[in-house]
Amino acid sequence: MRLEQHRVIGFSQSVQGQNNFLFADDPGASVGRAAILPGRKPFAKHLLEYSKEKCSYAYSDESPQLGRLNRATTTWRVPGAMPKLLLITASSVEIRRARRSRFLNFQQITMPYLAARVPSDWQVTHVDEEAESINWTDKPDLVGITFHTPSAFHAYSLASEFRSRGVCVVLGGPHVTLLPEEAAKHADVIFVGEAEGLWEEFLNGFAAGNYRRLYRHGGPLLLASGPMARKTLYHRNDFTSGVLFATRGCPNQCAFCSIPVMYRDGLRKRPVAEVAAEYGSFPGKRIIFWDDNITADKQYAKDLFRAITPCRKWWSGQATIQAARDEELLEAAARSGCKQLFLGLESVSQSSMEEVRKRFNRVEEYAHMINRIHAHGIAVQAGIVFGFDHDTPAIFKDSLDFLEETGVQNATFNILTPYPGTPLFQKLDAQGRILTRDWRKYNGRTDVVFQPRRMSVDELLAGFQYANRRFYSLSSVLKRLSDSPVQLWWTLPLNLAYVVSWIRAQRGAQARVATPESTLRQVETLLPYDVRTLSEPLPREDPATGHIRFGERFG
Ligand code: B12
Ligand code: SF4
Repeated sequence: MRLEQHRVIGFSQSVQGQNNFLFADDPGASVGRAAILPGRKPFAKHLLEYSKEKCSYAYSDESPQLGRLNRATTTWRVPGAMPKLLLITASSVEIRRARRSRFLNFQQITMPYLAARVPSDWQVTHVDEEAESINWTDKPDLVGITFHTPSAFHAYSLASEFRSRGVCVVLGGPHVTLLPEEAAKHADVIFVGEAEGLWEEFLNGFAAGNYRRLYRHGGPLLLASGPMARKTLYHRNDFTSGVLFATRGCPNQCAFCSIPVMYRDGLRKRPVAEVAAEYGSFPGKRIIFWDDNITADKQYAKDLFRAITPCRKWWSGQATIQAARDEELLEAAARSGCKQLFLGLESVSQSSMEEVRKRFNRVEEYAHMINRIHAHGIAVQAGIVFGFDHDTPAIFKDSLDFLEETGVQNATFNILTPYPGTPLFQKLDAQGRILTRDWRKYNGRTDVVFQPRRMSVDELLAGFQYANRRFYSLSSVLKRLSDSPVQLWWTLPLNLAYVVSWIRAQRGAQARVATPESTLRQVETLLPYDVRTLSEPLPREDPATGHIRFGERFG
């Protein structure tokens, strides 16, 4: 509480008939922190002295409503007023810059899903920073922020800005779960791991002025009977009709992956009927399953695919190559409308797969498995990672040759990134090979954050650029798609869109190198983080809308 901000907002009669003053940092708020000073003038020292006094009711000067003071925590609330909750899907300036150059920018479920669990007497808004900016003139009672590791510093600056305005901030999501001690320094409340049940408990507690600093589930969490995510809170235009998840977690333990560390209870499944009902509830045809491994339990996957078949929609999802070993599974997937599987192939080097505990990926089987998937009319998007300890500079050309020979329709290339909390991070840290803890660089696209074993940092970056450039060159697009003309009606336009995206990104990068702003950013990277954030753009008012934006320049 910043004492100088407090104002007298009302008074009440104590038992002895004496006036009691009520102080709050924002008289207009429906929920706020307040202090009582019985029958005295409002001096700061008294505020401290009497902050937990007896009075439980107060009349506000500015509102005729009766305010109720919770004695234990000095939180007050106007009965009947809806508390305002602002949910933010945080995305750093760097990530936004990278993603806005893309044609497709997929929705994230987290905040629309958490919103569905908010008690009905709350007013909820969602700002998805990849689609819109925060309106700093609004004053919520509570802010919840979700973020990935590369957006962590940005999320902390948002939190700090809200907290300096007296707003309570709660943080959750992958990075908070992986590094709770760090996140706790920037928040009033943190959620470690999954939030179902605890989130509702916290919100009710907050409204009553009684909540904890840390929420963490004690035992395994089941996913039955949950509400559907709130559709009106999706704000991105991504050409999809709906996103949902059927399962959570993964039974595998790949050393570079955050999932086994985030969701320690392994694989959990929603009841098939509930998933099918949500799938059918989307009005359009194109759906994405955001499961980490939708075919992890093959019998469950077959049941699910059969249940959604009558909806006659198209879907894509993430799976491992193991899915292709089961003909019946592929058959059920294709019948249900599966148009593309994102496969975590990761590498065409078997030694690399052994090294990161993904030995169920048998490189010698890849081509055959991809053919089987194609034979069912399903396109393949390959997830490829460069920079494993067994990777030499030859890996880039080998990978691209393979992808072109097998006619893979799409690919996502990533620079190996040791996310905190993973076994990979621990190994590289123990070997002294972590080059930076600037989380902004942990995005798998723009920076190498560790010392590779068999190539230099520059070789890894250059190889990553080469892979993107070659895969989305016109000659590669034509070769790949003519070798496997599966789903050509949409994979061809999409590939061409990526060709344009890549060219635009390159032009953008060149343009950035030439501007004073980009030069400043280059210089900034040499400074320690704390110094650097000081030179981040300050919140500024958008002349067009009057909104104050944080971390962006105008004009
Ligand atoms: C959809 C998705 C995307 C989408 C949208 C992401 C976005 N922010 O806009 C796309 C494809 C764009 C994407 C991109 C990236 N992603 Co992604 N993505 C996912 C995926 C598959 C699903 C997310 C989701 O909707 N989950 C469902 C919800 C319900 O689960 P949840 O978020 O865990 O939330 C639960 C709890 O964590 C908690 N919770 C979460 N947040 C909060 C906040 C509050 C206030 C509270 C109370 C609780 C709470 O409550 C929820 C219910 O229990 C996850 C994997 C996963 N399972 O989460 C990876 C994942 C989150 N992505 C990851 C990564 C690395 C990235 C990229 C960096 C990849 C890249 N190289 O470009 C980018 C970064 C983009 C960005 N904006 O920051 C990693 C994150 C690792 C990390 N340490 O941060 C994950 C975990 C995948 C992995 N295998 O490691 N991603
Ligand atoms: S990389 Fe894929 S298969 Fe491995 S643990 Fe992560 S989600 Fe599971």
